[in-house]
Amino acid sequence: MQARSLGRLPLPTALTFIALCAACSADMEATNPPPSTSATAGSTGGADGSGGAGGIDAAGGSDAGGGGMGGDPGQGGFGGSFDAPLVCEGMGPIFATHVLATSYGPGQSFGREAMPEIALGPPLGGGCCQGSLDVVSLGDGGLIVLGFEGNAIADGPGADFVVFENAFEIGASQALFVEPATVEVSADGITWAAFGCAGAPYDGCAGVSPVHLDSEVSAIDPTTHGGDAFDLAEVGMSEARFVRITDRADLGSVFDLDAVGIVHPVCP
Ligand SMILES: [Ca+2]
Ligand SMILES: [Ca+2]
Repeated sequence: MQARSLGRLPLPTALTFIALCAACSADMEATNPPPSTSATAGSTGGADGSGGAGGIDAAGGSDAGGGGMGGDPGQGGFGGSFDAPLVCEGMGPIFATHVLATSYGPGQSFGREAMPEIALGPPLGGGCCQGSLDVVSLGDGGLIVLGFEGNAIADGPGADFVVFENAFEIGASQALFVEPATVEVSADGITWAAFGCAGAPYDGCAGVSPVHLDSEVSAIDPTTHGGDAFDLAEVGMSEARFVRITDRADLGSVFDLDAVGIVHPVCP
């Protein structure tokens, strides 16, 4: 999070509420964010596929993570195969099980020491009016790629997966503290399809809706659990295995990822 641009809020109002969010405060204290500890140099495609986000940290969530780094500059991401592919051995957890790549941008200052666990499993949402602290900040233009052991995201009726950030409503005004990011999906980790994400009201972006879910569940209900829901049909895909989230430095404050969960899981 950063204070310099605050989504839908007039800046004076937004600054008033910065104090409500400890994560925001922590980020504001970081005047010299740590350099990226790139394991593999490579051009990382941004949301528009233009690349150039800097190095990528190999960040396997388990022994199955990492591998296959380097990417295809034309497509972005972590192109190539995984050292140990995500194998389907029965229906797996519905929340992300692996962080497959990260590339932190300037201003990253929260949650990195707790990676990858802090980005995996269910969200610890703070409800309508406060943001979760169980998050990792991506920094300006930063990105993260997540995978799901045992499951793919299937295109079912309506929303198919949900990205949980730490957006929240500000008091009675119900104005939203938003931190937009572009969301992309891929079936192979090489070719990506992006959901459109533009400025206010930020339709199609992640980092917009408060998170009400704060525990493990066997199924995600996008209508009650909060977060930002996405429908594979919107990008013409029937199935996806990977989710890439890229902070939109042009749209304001820095995206903080809590969790990603599948509404319509399928064992591919
Ligand atoms: Ca769908
Ligand atoms: Ca989390």
